[in-house]
Amino acid sequence: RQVASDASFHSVSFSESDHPRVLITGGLGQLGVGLAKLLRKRFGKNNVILSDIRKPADNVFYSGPFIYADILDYKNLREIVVNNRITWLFHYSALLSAVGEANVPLARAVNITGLHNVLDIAAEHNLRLFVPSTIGAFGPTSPRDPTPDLCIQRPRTIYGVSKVHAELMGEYYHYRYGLDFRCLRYPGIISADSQPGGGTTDYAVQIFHDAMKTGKFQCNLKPDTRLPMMYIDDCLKATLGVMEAPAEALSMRTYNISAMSFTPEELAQEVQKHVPELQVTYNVDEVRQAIADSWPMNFDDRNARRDWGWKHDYDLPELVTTMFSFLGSDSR
Ligand code: AKB
Repeated sequence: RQVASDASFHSVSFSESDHPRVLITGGLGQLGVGLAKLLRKRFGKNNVILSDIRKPADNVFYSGPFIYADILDYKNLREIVVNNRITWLFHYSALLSAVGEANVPLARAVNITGLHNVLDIAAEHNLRLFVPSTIGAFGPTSPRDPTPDLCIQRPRTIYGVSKVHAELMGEYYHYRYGLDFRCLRYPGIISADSQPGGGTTDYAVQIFHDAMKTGKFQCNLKPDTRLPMMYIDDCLKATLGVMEAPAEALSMRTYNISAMSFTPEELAQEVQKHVPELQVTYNVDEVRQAIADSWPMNFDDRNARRDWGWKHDYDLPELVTTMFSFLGSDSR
């Protein structure tokens, strides 16, 4: 196992006129399938390989290339990158905040050791590397309203610690070896056709499904817990945006991105405009509440807007209308 030397880094240059050859790790989570769809439209179906350690559903398997990739297996990952002439890597494998607290050793392995493998392979093969970070990379001593890009980051979850580590390691590899590392701090992401797994912001997805299915929703955060959130299409647009930005436009390598901020109470009121009979009760999960109370309430993303033209399309009313039109409530 080797890390690229300084010299080998600059010897192969990425040709912008060619379509990138893309690998997405952890591709069967909340974001990978949607990202693959967007990238395949842009770069061609066969230039985007989705990967995971789980078996994909038939529709995912037949919609474009899918491959088994275990980010903890360095040789397996390197073989995939070499054999498929990968030039861009989106590294989505990670355990989220709540599930990470329930299994710290696994979170440490996947989120930290896995990242080390990805960084070394990306450096060695001159890849452009995207790693998502999160509002969870901040903690109780960070300014919370709003939270700027550069401030104190002392998260109290293994998820947050691993994401600060990813930001710092990626930036270190960029300045030390020239790795083209790009990173966005995502808010809670809300999507209709994919589910998050084990996060603190998951309630904001679940409420739509429960409103449709049972008309009852039990929220695991307090009604006034304010967190930054974003519709999935905005998140994927930002991700492609920062990856396509010219390097000289990027004054930093890790950016906050923001669209809206709301509390469970405010979301429930907006959902009730579509499902008036929805009953919401609160049964607070102490682990999730403590995590949410240490996270940003509003995210300052002025640098992303200035440097590479980030702009969101969805505020709370559009988000809720779009979710219901996807989930089919308007045809009830
Ligand atoms: C989580 O809640 O853990 C994630 C996140 C905000 O990073 N959705």
